[in-house]
Amino acid sequence: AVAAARRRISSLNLHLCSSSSLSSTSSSSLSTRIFVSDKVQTALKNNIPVVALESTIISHGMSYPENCKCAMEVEDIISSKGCVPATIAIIDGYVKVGLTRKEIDKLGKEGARGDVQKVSRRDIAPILANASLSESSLGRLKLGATTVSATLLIADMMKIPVFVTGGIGGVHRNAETTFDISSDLIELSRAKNTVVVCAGVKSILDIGKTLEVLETLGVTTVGYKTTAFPAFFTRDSGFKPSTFVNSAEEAANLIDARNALRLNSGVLFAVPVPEQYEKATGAEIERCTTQAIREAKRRRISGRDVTPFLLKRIVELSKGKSLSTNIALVKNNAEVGADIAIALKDIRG
Ligand code: PSU
Ligand code: MN
Repeated sequence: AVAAARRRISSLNLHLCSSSSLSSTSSSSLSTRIFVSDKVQTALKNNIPVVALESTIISHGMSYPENCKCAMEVEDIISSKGCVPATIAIIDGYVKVGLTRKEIDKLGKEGARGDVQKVSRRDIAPILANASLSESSLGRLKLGATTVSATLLIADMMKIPVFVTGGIGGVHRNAETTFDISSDLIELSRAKNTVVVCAGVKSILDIGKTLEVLETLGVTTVGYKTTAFPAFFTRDSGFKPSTFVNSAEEAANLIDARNALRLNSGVLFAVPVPEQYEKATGAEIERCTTQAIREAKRRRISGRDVTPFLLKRIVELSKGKSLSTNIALVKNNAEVGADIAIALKDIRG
């Protein structure tokens, strides 16, 4: 399997290093649809730890210009630890692994204007196909930001060991009537090469139900230096992860055991927001959350629009109070993710 992966990556090298292959859309091979930046390719080849990052958090999760500033600072944190960041998105008919600063800026700017498509697993093939359409063809977008589910499946394909984000999607409140359960959860159950680092799940979701579904799917939920499952803005949701670790080395050991048994199932590390950023305004955020959910229902918002609507409304209703905490916890997760990637490399040698 390792040899096959090496061959695949070297075939990617062959195709992707030459920009002349960029206009080819007729072949159905992987390398004509995925573009890996030189930096990321070199790191993968030379066993330098790579850390994947999602892009929906940029286009749909925060406002401009904070979204771009945060994305770039997160990349800098990962680089300063000696790892290589790989932000993933869909641009010009390619799944791009490792964005340029210009591309991050474009996603942030156009995302704020509503011109970026939120892409989960089911949306990847259609948006790649859109690249060959003429402009404004029935309003189908060509620029795509990958959610946790889409980013995770690409990272797993590329064998990137660690993927860092803020919060994952999950089971929505009232899912018993709406059936709204994020595809992030099922993707987590499939990820055999990549682990996810997050700050738990936001209370726009039903955290208890989310953990039940993760348990059903066989996903290991790991408290990072905590025995409590965090709730994004707060350090303790009142629920428990399935296990916990006290260091990056312990995290790497757990991943190594999973790999040795070829369990082919995902691991979710949940890192609590640093104490100094934990919002004392929990009750206020809860009030904004219930109001946003009520509005979404009244406006009949459904499908992939639900989460972006709720995230945006809560920022508006809380007058931006939640944004600084959001940025702080993503940066903290980047440090933890890089530490885990390095510890994993040390074990593997
Ligand atoms: N939760 C957050 N911030 C986010 C998201 C979720 O606190 O930016 C984004 C992530 O990209 C996640 C996606 O994968 O929303 C989940 O969307 P849905 O609920 O439609 O699956
Ligand atoms: Mn949904």
